[in-house]
Amino acid sequence: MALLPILSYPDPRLRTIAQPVKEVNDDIKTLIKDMFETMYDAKGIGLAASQVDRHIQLIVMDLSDDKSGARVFINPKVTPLVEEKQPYEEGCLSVPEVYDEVERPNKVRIEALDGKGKPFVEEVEGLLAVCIQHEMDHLNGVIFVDYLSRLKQSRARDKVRKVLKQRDKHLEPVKA
Ligand code: K1U
Ligand code: ZN
Repeated sequence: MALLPILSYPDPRLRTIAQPVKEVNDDIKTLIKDMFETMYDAKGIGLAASQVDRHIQLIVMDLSDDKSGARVFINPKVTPLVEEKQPYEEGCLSVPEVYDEVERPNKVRIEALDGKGKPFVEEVEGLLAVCIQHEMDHLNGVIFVDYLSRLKQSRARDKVRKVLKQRDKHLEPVKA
């Protein structure tokens, strides 16, 4: 298994439109395992393949506290089931330490393939509905800060630069 580097905002590669997965083969299954390892390591609840620079329609998610709720969505289609939108404070592993409210429909239908390539349909609400829409946005090259004001986007860019600098500092080898 491997930890994959996560692209950070405003990396232009995050704007790439993901292509459908043609076959759920061993390469895809290895990528799924690596994405889970990467997501758990980063303390996230979801991860889209776009965020690890793989531009295919693949999402992993686990909303549980104990890694017991692993979910895979391949070639997902998401349809809102309600018109009304509700605010939720979102975060993003590609925009570290930036959190803000985004309004989305609170109930959606998901049609997708699971990690074995088996089709399923599910109607979901709450955090799962929020998270799948956030991850679908990644597959379409959209980042949650796109919904915020220009000022907040500029602040998010500054914040990410600062966080990455700080992370690099901690990774620097100790000089002898
Ligand atoms: O796409 C991603 O980067 C994953 C993202 C998913 C997400 C979280 C909250 C709302 C919408 C989408 C994260 O996991 S951000 C990580 C995080 O800070 C967080 C973890 C648990 C709950 C809430 C936020
Ligand atoms: Zn995200």
